[in-house]
Amino acid sequence: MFFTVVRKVLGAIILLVNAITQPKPIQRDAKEQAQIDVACQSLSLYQYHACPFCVKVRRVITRLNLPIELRDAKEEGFAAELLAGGGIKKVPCLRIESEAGIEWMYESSDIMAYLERRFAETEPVTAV
Ligand SMILES: N[C@@H](CCC(=O)N[C@@H](CS)C(=O)NCC(=O)O)C(=O)O
Repeated sequence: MFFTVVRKVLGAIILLVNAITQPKPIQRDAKEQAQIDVACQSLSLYQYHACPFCVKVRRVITRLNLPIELRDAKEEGFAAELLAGGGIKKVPCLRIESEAGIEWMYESSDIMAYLERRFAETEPVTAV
């Protein structure tokens, strides 16, 4: 009971700080963003709203301006998918679909590094 309250309070603080300090999404030209939008259709993030590791990953997603579907792993259906596909009910987990098959990537640091490697290399558009 005590730990549940502490966890809820900490979760609320993390969400508040996150909301106040949201990163600014990078801007790309329309063609480049359209390609990224398509690439993101094969990605989905299993996550909890107030999990600090998930918040970190969502901040990178926001900054890199990636329309990745978020799946709340507290929902029974998504929790079952995560367990069946990835093998562990732990978040965050990035589901990556490709021609080679489906990869379930755990660990926030690995997910953030993957997103940076794959999507941060393009030059942002500068205003003229
Ligand atoms: N080292 C992991 C830690 C992830 C983690 O501990 N996630 C917790 C939620 S904050 C979790 O999924 N616990 C299992 C559960 O809630 O069922 C990471 O950085 O991604």
